[in-house]
Amino acid sequence: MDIKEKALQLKELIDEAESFVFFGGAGVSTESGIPDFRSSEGLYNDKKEAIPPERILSHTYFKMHPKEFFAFYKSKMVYTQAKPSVTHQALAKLEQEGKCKAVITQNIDGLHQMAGSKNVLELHGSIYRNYCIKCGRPYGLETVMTGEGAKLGEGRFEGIPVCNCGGIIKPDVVLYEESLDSSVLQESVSLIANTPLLIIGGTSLNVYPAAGLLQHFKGSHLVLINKESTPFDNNADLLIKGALGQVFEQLT
Ligand code: CNA
Repeated sequence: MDIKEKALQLKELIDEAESFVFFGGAGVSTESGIPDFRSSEGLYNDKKEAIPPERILSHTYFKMHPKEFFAFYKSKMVYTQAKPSVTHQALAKLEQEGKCKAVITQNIDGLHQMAGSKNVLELHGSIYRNYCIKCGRPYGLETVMTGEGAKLGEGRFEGIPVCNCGGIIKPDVVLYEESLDSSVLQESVSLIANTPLLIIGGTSLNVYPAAGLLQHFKGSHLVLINKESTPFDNNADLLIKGALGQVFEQLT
């Protein structure tokens, strides 16, 4: 069966189900020009990086080397020009039609909201929320990128966004060694436990606890769409090995 036929099979499942929940990862945004982590063109396979990205994106590294952290974060994790892809747009439309109950995402890029989705659970936070680690004052992305609204440090602190109180402004994204927001996690568990149809897309299902959410699914159809194999391929009732865009363009 080719990808178009499988997409039509998915369309039938969506038509039959009262609603569905979508659980996605970095692969949802590659067609918006944002690289993922683990595919061959992903950040983890960029041999030019002397320090592994998973180390740079850790809480310890942020604390010990904030200057290098922000240099990496701003150049590799933030894509201010990115626009929603066919997949983001289709999910927003399906929400408007009452079919997509929620999008649970591991992404931090805000593209689901930009496409118009309202019920988005961001397991790993968002580049658009930032706060001072000393006084808690919130800041937008602009301050982190350019210092506008506060300032960027100089000398040893060059490029680090600094609050007016002197504290470092930290992106509200979940770094390695940090825990997920418990209310977002609980709501995600509840959505997955109660949906009849779960569509998973663009995630290697390698990052925990996010990947562990699958164990809560009790519904009748699990659909898995990914370019590469995942450890959960055998759990899928419908497995579509291919590009999300090619699937979602058939769904609206
Ligand atoms: P990952 O481990 O990089 O896996 C992505 C998966 O998506 C891979 O298995 C790819 O084969 C697959 N994929 C890539 N493009 C497509 C496509 N067009 N269609 C179908 N499948 C595709 O990323 P995960 O999300 O699983 O890992 C979680 C990390 C990645 C989270 O902590 C994120 O914050 C982090 N991340 C987020 C972004 C973003 O916000 N856009 C970008 C890069 C990394």
